[in-house]
Amino acid sequence: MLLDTLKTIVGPKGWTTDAADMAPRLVDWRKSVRGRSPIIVSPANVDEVAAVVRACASEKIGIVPQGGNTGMCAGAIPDESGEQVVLSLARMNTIRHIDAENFSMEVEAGCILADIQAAASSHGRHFALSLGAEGSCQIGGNLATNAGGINVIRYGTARAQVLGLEVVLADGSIVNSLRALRKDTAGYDLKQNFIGSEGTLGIITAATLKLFPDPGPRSTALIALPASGDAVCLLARLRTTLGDSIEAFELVSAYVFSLLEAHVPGCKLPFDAAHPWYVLTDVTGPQRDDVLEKLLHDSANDGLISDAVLAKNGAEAEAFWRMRHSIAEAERAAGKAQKHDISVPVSRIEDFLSRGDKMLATIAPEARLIAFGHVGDGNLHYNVALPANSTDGERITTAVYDLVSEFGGSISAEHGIGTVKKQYLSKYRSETELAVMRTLKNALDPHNILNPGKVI
Ligand code: FAD
Ligand code: 2HG
Ligand code: ZN
Repeated sequence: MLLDTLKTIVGPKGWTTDAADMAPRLVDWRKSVRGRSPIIVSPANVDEVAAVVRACASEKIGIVPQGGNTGMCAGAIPDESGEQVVLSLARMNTIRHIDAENFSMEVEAGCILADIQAAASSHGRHFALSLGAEGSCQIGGNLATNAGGINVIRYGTARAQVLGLEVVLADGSIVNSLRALRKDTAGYDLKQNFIGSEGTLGIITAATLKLFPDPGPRSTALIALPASGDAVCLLARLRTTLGDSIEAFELVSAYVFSLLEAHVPGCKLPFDAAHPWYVLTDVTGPQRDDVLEKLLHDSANDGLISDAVLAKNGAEAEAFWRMRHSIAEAERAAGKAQKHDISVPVSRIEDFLSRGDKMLATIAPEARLIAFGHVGDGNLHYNVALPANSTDGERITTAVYDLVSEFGGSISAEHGIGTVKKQYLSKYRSETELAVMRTLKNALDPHNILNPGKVI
C-alpha cells in the first residue's frame, strides 16, 4: 500500500524496485556496509519530497536520504530490516539561479559538486568546496555531512559556503530559508542545525551558496620533507608571507605514495630520492611563482625541506592533484583498513603522530599506518592497514580515539558519524552535548523517521 502511494507521488521515472538497479545504492563506497530496502524513490521536486515524507511518516517508516553515495560512514545506506525507504536526490539537479553581483547561487540538492563549480566558474565566480569525490558527490550530501576537502584552510568547510537552505522536515512541512543574505540575525540560524546532521533532522532539497571572486591562476608545489613536523613549520612560514593565498596544504606519507604507485596507474613521484613525507600545496596571488620559489629555496637552505618541484604547467599540477585525489581509491584497492578521520590542533600534529607511532608499535606491530590529509586544518586521515584476518580493528580504533581525545581533538573531522562511528560518539562527546543532540532530534523528528539509526 505504502509502495503504491510512493510510486504515485513520484511517477514512473521516480522509483525503482529492480534489484540490479538498487544494488549499487545499497552498499557504501568502500563496499563494507550493505543494507536492504523495498524501493528507491527519486522525487523530482520539493513538493514530491514532502509528499514522500508525509506518506512514510503516516506509517512510521524510516527514510534514508541519499546523494552521490560517496560518504565514508555509511550514512546513506539503509539498515538490514528491508523496511527503510531510500530517497535519492539525484533527479533534483537544477542550478536555479546565479547572481554574480551578489556572489551567490541557488541550486537543488542533487546537483553534482563539480557541476556547481563549473557553473560558478562560467560566471567568473568561484565555489570553494573541493574534494576527491567532486565528480559524483552531491551538494545535498556535502552539506548534510558538512564536508571539508582541500580548500578549508582558506574558505572553511561546507557550512561556511551556505547562505540559505530549503529543507523538508519529518512531518513533511517545508522550511524555505533560501535567502541570499550575508547578514541575517532575525531569530535562530535554523540552517546550521541541518548542515552536518547527516539527514537525521531534515532532508535538504536546495541551497543558496556563497561564491568568491575567481582566485586566478595557481602555483602548485610538491615538496619533500625530512619529518612530518616540518610540514607545520613550513606552513607557518608560508602563511606568514603568503597569508590567505594558500588555497590547499596537504600532507602525504611515503607509504601512501607507495600504495598509489602500486594501485593507481600513472602515479609516480617526481623525485629521485625517497623521502618520508610530502606536502602538496596550491598558492594563488600576484608573483606567486617567485614568492613560492624563494620561500622554498630558503626553506631548503634551512633544512626544513629536502626537495621540491613546482608544477611547470596546468597539466603537471593536475597530475599531482590526481595522485592526491586517488588516495582513497588506492587504499581501498590495497585491502582492509581501519579508518580514522581525526583532527587535532595544527600545532600538535607532530606530537600526535609520534605518540601514535609508539602506540601502534606497542598494540599492533603488524599494522601499517596510512597517514595523509588536510594538515593545514589539523585534519589527518589516520588510517591503519591490517592483515585481512585481523580482529584488532576495534581495539586499534579505541586506542587512536583515546589519543585524539587526549590531544583535545575530534573523532570525526569531516566525514561525519553515520553508522560506522556511532558507537564511539557517546564516549567522546560529553553527556550534556549528547543530551542537547537528543533534544534536537526528538524535537524535529519525534517518531524517528529521518535516517533512523544514524549519528545518535
Ligand atoms: P552520501 O554519501 O549520499 O550521503 C552522506 C550522508 O548525507 C548520509 O547520511 C545521507 O543520508 C545524507 N544526505 C545525503 N544527501 C542528503 C540530503 N539532500 N539531505 C539530507 N541528508 C542527505 N569528504 C570530505 O569531507 N573531504 C574529502 O576530502 C573527501 N574526499 C573524498 C574522496 C573520495 C574519493 C571519496 C569516495 C569520498 C570523499 N569524501 C570526502 C567523503 C564524501 O565524498 C563526502 O562525505 C560527501 O560530502 C558525501 O556526499 P554524497 O552526495 O556522496 O553523500
Ligand atoms: C580524502 O581526503 C578523503 O582523500 C578520504 O577525505 C579519506 O579515505 C580516506 O580516509
Ligand atoms: Zn579528507
